[in-house]
Order: sequence, then C-alpha cells, then structure tokens
Amino acid sequence: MTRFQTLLAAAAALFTLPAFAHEGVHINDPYAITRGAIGSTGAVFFTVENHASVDDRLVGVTSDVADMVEMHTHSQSADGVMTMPAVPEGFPVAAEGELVLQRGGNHIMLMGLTRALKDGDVIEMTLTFEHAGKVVVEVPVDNAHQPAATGAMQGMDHSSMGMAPSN
Ligand SMILES: [Cu+2]
Repeated sequence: MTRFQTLLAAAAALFTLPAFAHEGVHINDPYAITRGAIGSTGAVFFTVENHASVDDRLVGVTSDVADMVEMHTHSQSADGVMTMPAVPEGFPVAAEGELVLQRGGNHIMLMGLTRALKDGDVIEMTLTFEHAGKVVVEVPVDNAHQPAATGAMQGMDHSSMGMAPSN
C-alpha cells in the first residue's frame, strides 16, 4: 500500500465507520412521482436497509406536503381490478434485511398535496420505525425515475376511500 492509498483508506474509514457503527435503518434512493397540482396525489418510493439485529417495522409516515400520507400496497381482485388498499399496520423490515417500496407494490401515498410540486422539488418526510424511531428523509420529485412505469400510479381508484378524484 502506498502512502497515498493509506491516506485514502484512513479517510474512507473516517467517513464510513459512523454509518456502520450505528444500529439503525438507512433510507436509500428516495424519490416521488406526482402530477403536482395542489390537491392532487403522489407516491413516494425508497429502500430501507435495517442494520440492526432485530426486526423492525415502518409504522408511520408524516409530511406537511399532503393532507393525508398513507402506506399503501397494490392488490388485484379476481376480476382483475387493481386497487391500492391502505396498510395502517405498516411494512415490516426484517433484521439485517431490506424493505423495498416500488411501483406496483408497497408505496407511500400522498393525498391532497398542500403545494404544487415539480421535478427537482424536495419533500421532507418523517418516517417512524418501531425500533429505529424517527428518521427524517429528503425525497426529490423525479417523475422520470422509472419511465417505463410512469402511468402505473395514475388512474388508480381511491374512490373506495370516499375521495373525489382530484386530478
Ligand atoms: Cu396508493
């Protein structure tokens, strides 16, 4: 190892050790898709890494960017109708495991945006985990994040929740 490599290794250790040392959750690759007008809806996706040796659970999400923030999943009825039922009990994150929120699966739903959003805007959300506690995450709006699936969230039926279509 050259002296330069040694310095690099030392610097890397300095920056990475605190992250590995803490027994919490890490939120990776957060992004939101939304049509953006006030009162409309949006969806938020990210991956949760659980570095702890105990099972955890995402039990709550709050943000002042929407009137309602809910955890949703996707489900398909026998006759092929897709719905997005709320999951009030939240999403489990296994010990040393991962929770993946993605299009067509579990996601965070924003209903009734309190301000207009566009690509590049950043939403602040507070996630509450059963064990890891509260984690604040900055979520960029990036509608093109997975272009192939962009239409997936639109046209979803929230009428079962008594909400009028807002977009
Ligand atoms: Cu939803």
